[in-house]
Amino acid sequence: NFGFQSNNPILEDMITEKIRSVFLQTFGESPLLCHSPGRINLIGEHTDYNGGYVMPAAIDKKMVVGIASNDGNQGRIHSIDFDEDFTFDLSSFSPKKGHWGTYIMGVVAQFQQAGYPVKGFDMVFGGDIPVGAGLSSSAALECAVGFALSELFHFEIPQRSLIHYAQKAEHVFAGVQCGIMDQFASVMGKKDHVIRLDCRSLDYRHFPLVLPHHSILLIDTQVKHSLADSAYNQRRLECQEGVIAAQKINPEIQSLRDMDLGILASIQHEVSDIVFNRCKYIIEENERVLTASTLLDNNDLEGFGEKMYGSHEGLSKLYEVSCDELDFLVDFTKDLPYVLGSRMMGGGFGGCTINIVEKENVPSLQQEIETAFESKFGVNPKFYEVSLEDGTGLV
Ligand code: GAF
Repeated sequence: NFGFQSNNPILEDMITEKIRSVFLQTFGESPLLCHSPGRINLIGEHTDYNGGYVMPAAIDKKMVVGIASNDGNQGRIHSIDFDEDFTFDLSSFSPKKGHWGTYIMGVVAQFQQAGYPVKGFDMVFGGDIPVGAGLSSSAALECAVGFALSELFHFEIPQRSLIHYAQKAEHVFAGVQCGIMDQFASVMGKKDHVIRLDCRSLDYRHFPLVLPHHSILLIDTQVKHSLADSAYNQRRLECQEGVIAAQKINPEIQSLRDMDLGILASIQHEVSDIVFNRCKYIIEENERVLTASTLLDNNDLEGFGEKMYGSHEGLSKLYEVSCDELDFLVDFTKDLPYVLGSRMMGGGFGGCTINIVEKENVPSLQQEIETAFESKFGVNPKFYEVSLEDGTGLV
């Protein structure tokens, strides 16, 4: 990617300008330009596919797509970040595992299946969301592509449907059974707001979050352990096992969202220790998101930060989706009075931690962490101070 790291309109314009000029050079005309942001999540991890609650926000890192129609029956695409072309036939295509083209084809397939006649198009895309950092670059690409196609061909697809098609693209083409959080946050983000989302009903509220004295600092471990996708799908199945066991007691239970620790205790002998721990984490995390919302409502940032640490503890010990690098970063901040909260963010097994840090201490914290992390893991972590921004739209 471009490596831009701040909410700087000049740099953002550079991405757009680059896409415009590469498009002109490659396809000989000016494109329609759309964008969709990456996301953070303050609290509520792995709860989305369990019908629970999350608290994400769109950020100042985005995917930008330039698009125009062509006379043929092909999608002809150029990726700026990979410096690579990819062309596919709109009447016959299939997933190409591990290739960026898969996400684009996945969205086209969903549109076609829903009866939207996607015709030939040319596309150039690029952005500044670090890939593999857990900031949902793939969801941002899916949403940007979906929105761009919808605008280009005047499909007038409602936001909710766009979110669902993007999520389905990930399921069917990329093979990850993700929840709804990433695509929802990318499309529905609002400047200076977080989204409190009920992932079952999709009821949501934009909740203002302006922190005069604190920064939201992401610390990128720069690692992505390879088991991430398979372990993600595995966690889903383990949660499902817990639900099936509980349904024998109460058939009305649809998801872990409907369970409390009492019900879980009553099925403990029916399930493995692993399934028990997974369910315990999810039940507790849903509870934490609800309490954390109230704390945020009351401007109790310290209390909120404690919930973030609690979330990390559960993700690491019970849900087992953390890794040494993430645990190290969270532990490092625990006794620092100017860090209110820290936790791993996203699917896990690498990527970023999210931290709420007093603004004036950000530079010294970065320096300390850089030294300690480098000497332990031999890798330089990256730091992103993010702001909360609007969701998918025209540039
Ligand atoms: C990934 C998924 F795509 C989301 O749906 C969510 O489950 C997240 O991991 C964990 O909270 O980003």
